[in-house]
Amino acid sequence: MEALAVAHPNIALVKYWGKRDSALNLPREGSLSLTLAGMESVTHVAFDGAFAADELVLGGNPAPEASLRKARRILDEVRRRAGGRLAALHARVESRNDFPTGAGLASSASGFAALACAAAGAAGLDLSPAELSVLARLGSGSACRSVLGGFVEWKRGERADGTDSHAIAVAPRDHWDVVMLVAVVAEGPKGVSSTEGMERTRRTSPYYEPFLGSIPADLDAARAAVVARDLDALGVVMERNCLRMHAAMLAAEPALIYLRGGSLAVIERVGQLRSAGARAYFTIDAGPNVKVLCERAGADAVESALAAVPGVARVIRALPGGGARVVDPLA
Ligand code: 2P0
Repeated sequence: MEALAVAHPNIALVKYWGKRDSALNLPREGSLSLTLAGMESVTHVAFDGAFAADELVLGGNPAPEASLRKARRILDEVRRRAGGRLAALHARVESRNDFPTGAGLASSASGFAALACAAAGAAGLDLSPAELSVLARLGSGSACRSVLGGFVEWKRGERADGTDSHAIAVAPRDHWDVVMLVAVVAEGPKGVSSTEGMERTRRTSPYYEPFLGSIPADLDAARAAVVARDLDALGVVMERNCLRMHAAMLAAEPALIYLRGGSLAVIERVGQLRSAGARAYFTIDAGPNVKVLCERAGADAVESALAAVPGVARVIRALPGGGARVVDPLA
């Protein structure tokens, strides 16, 4: 019983940073994202009576215990749903990313979405997209969005069991010819994980509640801007939402400073480009790299300008991508 699945990272345009239930990764508020093509996690899952314990191998190396614990939440749910002989089998999971892991490029999102898809496939479960999204969410909140392609909203949901907290499609990947340019400022893992950073922000930041309070209006505005393909309206919302999240992080104790000098230099450059007539807007996650959204028509000029910013190692160009899917290992 084995399956191979592929999933892509997603970048939040309205952020998820705060949980109402940390065991189930239920968010305090909804979020909205774009799934990216051109970067992927490929994950293989096998259930077998010969395995003595669950095992998770990331990029050829044994995964940290915290990642294995998250993976087990997905595996346990798959075993519970499948029942029968599979309920007693351990799994071996092997996952690879073709982009930097742990640098705010949402590798946990694509990794756990691919894991949920491969584990369900290996167990022979026929899950709806919503059920698959709930399964991926157990590994990492943001992973529930990578189950779907294009523009995606993660509904906060109301139920305590989380069955209504999952991704829904806002617009398909071919709805809008946008490009996400990732200005890589630093590669390598970040100091404080998102799980821990969110919890620290909740416990200690005086700006946590005001940030969360601003999200419902941002979500409505961002969703409408995506549907209308209004880049300037979307850009205003994505930048303010990102900066408010970082303000809440910076005000935590100890402070969560994910931004680097190079991140600020890119922000400044994006502002200059807009003053010169370009249409480009930034967002930054729990890491130093800056993602810049623009339309395909103006992307070349923005890409060369970002690549020339001191502190930017390289620029990755990503188009809207598809959702998580099982693939044929021999194809
Ligand atoms: C997001 N991030 O919406 C936000 C913005 C990072 C900054 O979702 O604890 O790795 O596993 O649910 O999903 C990162 O959080 O955290 C994240 P867990 P996750 O993309």
